[in-house]
Amino acid sequence: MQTSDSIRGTQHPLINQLADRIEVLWQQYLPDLAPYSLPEDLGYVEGRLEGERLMIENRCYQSRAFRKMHLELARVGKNLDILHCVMFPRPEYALPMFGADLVGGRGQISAAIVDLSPVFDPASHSRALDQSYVASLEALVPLSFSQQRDLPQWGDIFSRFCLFVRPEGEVEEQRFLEQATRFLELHLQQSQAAQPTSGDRAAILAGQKHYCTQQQLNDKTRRILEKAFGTEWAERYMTTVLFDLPSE
Ligand code: BLA
Repeated sequence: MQTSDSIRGTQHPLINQLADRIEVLWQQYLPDLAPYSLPEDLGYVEGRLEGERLMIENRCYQSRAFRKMHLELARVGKNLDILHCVMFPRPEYALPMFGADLVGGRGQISAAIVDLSPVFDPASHSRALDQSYVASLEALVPLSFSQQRDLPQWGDIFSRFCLFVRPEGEVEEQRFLEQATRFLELHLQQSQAAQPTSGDRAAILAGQKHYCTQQQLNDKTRRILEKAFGTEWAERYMTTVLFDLPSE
């Protein structure tokens, strides 16, 4: 939902750049990109957090292989900027979850994370990345960051290729943008070649459900939403907008 109060382009430069990059790549690789409707009242939302205005702006699409491609931008007053992105494959496709989160305030990005997280691999019948993903990810030239960050306990859903850093300065910020772009391009190329499977739907859904359940344990996200909108609203938002599953 568009409003005159758009936060697009007003956030930390790395967030603006990654948001633009994601949408450009979606449009470039997915000729069948179509809108995806969120619950009506949740496209653009505003609340107050400790006297500051919290704004959340959602863009959502779908395509042949993706049930829901969600890009969310959020801003709390002038001090906290957030980008959140998750691509949910349709359960007929044995594809990993692309996820990215950027959290920053006062000129510094404190958390920058990107991953292609496994949900189900038909070849090994386990929560693993397909061999072609592993080969492509291993072929990427590693980029160095001065501050790696440790994943929280619920973060066992992420792959060994997950990048989680606190980028120092513009050089490392651009490195993160570069790596996130490579992950996304590789995923879009792989997913364009992917064919639907027939027998693995339940296992794929169970894998996606596990991913969502773990993400819902992120207290840092939940606390911000609870403080601004209340406990029930936060629960509804986390389970229907951020990390939902198809109804059956
Ligand atoms: C961390 N997420 C955070 C933090 C905040 C948010 C405030 C703490 C920043 C820090 O530790 O420096 C807040 N993130 C939000 C909010 C939204 C959001 C409010 O997306 C949305 C409204 N989170 C994701 C996705 C991933 C993710 C898709 O939404 C990964 C693919 C990861 N965020 C993630 C991780 C942390 C984090 C791993 C660190 C958590 C920790 O250290 O405990």
